Amino acid sequence: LDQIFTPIGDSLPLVSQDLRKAAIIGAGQVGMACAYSMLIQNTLDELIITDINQEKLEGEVMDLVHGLSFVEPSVIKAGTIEDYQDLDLVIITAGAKQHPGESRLNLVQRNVEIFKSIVPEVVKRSPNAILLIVSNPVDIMTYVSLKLSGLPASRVIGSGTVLDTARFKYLLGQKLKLDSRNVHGYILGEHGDSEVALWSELHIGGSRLDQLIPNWREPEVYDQLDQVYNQVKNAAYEIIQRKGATSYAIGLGVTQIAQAILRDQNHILTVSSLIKDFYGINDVCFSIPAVVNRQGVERQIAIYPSDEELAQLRKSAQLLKEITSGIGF
Ligand code: 6V0
Repeated sequence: LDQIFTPIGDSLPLVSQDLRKAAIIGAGQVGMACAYSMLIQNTLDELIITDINQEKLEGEVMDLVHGLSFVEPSVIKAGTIEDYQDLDLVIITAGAKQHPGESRLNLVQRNVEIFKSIVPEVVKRSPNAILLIVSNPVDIMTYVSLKLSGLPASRVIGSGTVLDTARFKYLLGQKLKLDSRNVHGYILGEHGDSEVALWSELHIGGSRLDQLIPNWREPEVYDQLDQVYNQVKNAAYEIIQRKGATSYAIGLGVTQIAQAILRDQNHILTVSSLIKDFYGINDVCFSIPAVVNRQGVERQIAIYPSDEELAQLRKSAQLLKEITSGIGF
């Protein structure tokens, strides 16, 4: 088919220094939802996707690239470990997922073994990349990746409670008949059963919950709020029970984190990162609001939990610490 072109001489180098190049490791439901969401939001210039299941990987990538003429141009490739060169961002979604009724924490041993085979290979080939961990239990896997990679803490990020925070905003928005973007609230701590709703810092529009509803701690109001928290906490169980996996919302959440990094947005997100001296909590990865930009997690923001919320956060940290030390990290 080359005869339809007329050569015009030596071509100029096409590679710009500013190419946004990323990899997704794990072409499962979550990995592909991330890829699709990033593709339609023009998040990347080049995306390498890898998986140990070569046939499935090829099928997924064929399906995705056939849509390239509908979106902004980018390069998407099915790759192997050898393609992990010059990456800005590596998103890890590989590994075991929850069966119906199974806790995220149950996945830990299987996924640690998988990460031992992935993380050192990535860092060897792309020492400047930021790692974005999505596989569960995400806080443990973030801590494990930090230790396996030897990277600075700012460059190892977990998707943490970004998804839970989005669920919280959506469900509260539904209850209050408001756009979820006008509900400013956070779910913090573990992405899992010990996560914490930060009611004392919830803002609707510009006002705090205790200004809008001074009696919110009284049982008849609090029970309604607690219902929302429980729906958030149990959302994955409910979805997995019905369709076997969660994927669309986490794909959108990962895209938001990727854009905060690659577009240097200084976006405050409830990502999971290494906690240092947060109300005496140290050396554990979980979510508190943090500024995400081209450096990774650059700063964590001061927050003012109530005594009860702080006790819950301490419990969440303790639980995660016990698991990480139990697996030798
Ligand atoms: P899935 O659809 O089973 O996909 C997992 C993929 O990983 C499969 O295609 C495997 O072949 C692949 N894989 C396994 N081992 C390797 C390896 N060594 N190298 C490369 N690929 C490998 O699972 P799904 O995509 O639904 O979930 C992936 C992970 O994301 C699970 O651990 C989930 O629990 C987790 N989630 C995390 C969320 C979050 O908010 N952080 C949300 C949803 C799911």
